[in-house]
Amino acid sequence: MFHPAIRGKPQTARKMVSKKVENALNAQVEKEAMSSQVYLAMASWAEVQGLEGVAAFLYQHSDEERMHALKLMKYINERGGHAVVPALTKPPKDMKGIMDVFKSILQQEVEVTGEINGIVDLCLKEKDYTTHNFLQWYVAEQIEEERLARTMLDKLNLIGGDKGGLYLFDRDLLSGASQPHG
Ligand code: OFO
Repeated sequence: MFHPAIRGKPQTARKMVSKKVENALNAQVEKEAMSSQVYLAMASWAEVQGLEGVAAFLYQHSDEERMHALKLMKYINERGGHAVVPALTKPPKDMKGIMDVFKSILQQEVEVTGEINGIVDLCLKEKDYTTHNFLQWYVAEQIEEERLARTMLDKLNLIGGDKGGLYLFDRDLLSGASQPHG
């Protein structure tokens, strides 16, 4: 009896995702992993600025993006494809300011929503209803992520240049009032 790693895929293993869908899902793995990298860099920047709550929020968000990538990888492999671990580029180290951080987050999330919708559309064209169903979790998650980013930006707009307001915003994040969830 061979070790499973040596034996490779059983001959009977049937590929249940088309190459097109597999490639699109693998491309999304890269996007989610890249989001995780970007949020990690933002978290480090916030920590250096003394924004402990913002840093905690972003570290957690980075972990969640990694989980989004991992969930896709597991799904690709379960469906007879091969999930590929992507190479990642170095994200920017410095940010212009806290407002800029949350503007980029919103922009990033809007882009990810568009990408998820693109794969959902592809699944319908390919008649891959299983992957279509699997992706509904991501569709719901993106609504929540965009909502959260918009709420943060609204709060920061209200605060404007008020340092006391920023202190309270940061403290609220530290107490977990606005932590991401997914
Ligand atoms: Fe994975 O949801 Fe944000 O990017």
